[in-house]
Amino acid sequence: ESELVEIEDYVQDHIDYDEHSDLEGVARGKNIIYISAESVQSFVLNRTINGQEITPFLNDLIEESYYFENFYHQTNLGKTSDSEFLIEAGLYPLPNGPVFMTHPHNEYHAVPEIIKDYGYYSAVFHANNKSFWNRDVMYESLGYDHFYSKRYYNVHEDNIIGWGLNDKVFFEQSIKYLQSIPEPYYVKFITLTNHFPFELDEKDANIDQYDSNSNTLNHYFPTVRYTDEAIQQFFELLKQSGIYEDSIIIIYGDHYGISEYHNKAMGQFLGKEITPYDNVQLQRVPLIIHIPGHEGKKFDKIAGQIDLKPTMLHLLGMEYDQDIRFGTNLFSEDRKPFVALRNGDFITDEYVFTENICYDRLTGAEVEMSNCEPFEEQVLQELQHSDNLIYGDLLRFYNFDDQEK
Ligand code: GP9
Ligand code: MN
Repeated sequence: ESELVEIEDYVQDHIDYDEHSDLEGVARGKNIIYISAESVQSFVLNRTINGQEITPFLNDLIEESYYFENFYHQTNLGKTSDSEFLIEAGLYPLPNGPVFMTHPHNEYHAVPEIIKDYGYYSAVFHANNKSFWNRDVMYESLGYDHFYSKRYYNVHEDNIIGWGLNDKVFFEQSIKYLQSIPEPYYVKFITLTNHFPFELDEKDANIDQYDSNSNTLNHYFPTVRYTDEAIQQFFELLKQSGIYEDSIIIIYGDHYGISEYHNKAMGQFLGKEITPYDNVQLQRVPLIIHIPGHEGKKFDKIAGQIDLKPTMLHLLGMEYDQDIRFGTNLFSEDRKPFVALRNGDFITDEYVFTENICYDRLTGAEVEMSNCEPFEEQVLQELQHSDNLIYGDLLRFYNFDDQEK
């Protein structure tokens, strides 16, 4: 418990900022719809292949949404499940294994649990076996009311692509469930078609493959496009069913799709040699917060998946004077000065640190290590605090009820 006190002090000194903004409470009473976009990285947005836009729908959507162009995934071995953990629990995934598998019975005080007290119903939609990543067990700990897993979907060989039910049919078949749950709700849709190794029949492909020495990268673009089209169709379904107007829709990339093994091909595609700096910058995934009726705004500030919990609670107007979490609300001016990746790499407003080299964030030029040094220790300390919280299941001892406004 003394360890918890130390962590509380750290959070108070370094994380808890005055988090007010014009958007505070804007989501209150509305439905929250998260879409986890499998393996979608930011570099595909507003880019073309043979003159064809890769993500035409998302490209249009970001013009009428809050779009964060420097948003990094912070996942590790737990892949999709790590991204879920970051977003719901506001803690870092573990260094050595998927926290969904290793610590599913901890106390987390995650978003679905918090918002239950405010009358929100929560559910996850994902057409995979419920035990994959131990989701069925972990979702209970996170406070989810229901998990619409594979057995809720009509899956047969004609509507499977790659790993399972294709994204278009997934959304189509989900609408009836969405219409049946009590409002307001907080739900998450986890897409699947754009999963490694990015298989897609020619009849389903609406843009060209790339041509390089990497089949993985070559196949990536048509499946990204497929997910883009599926999300577009989902928006249409939401509008047709009258859900759209009362909802806030948040789309985020869960983690990279193209690993650094494909850097030669990636370099060919991007027209530059991929340096360690570029490797970090390729960990950016889209974050699109779409609030119907709001004008679009592009943010270039640095952000990470860990910031989504406080951001969500801020939009819902459910902020805490105190909470144990390691992110800061993305709409506040006063924010933590770095984004930590799980391997200890980090990004600040001015610098990118990786492989013991400090780079200028905007130019990618190597700069003096002394520029990055002031952040190095705090990044490691923060990751360690998060790990210790999980290893010791320390949130058991934290009295959240006293903290709520
Ligand atoms: C599996 C889906 C994809 O259910 O979440 O898993 P991933 O390999 O990306 O973690
Ligand atoms: Mn994934």
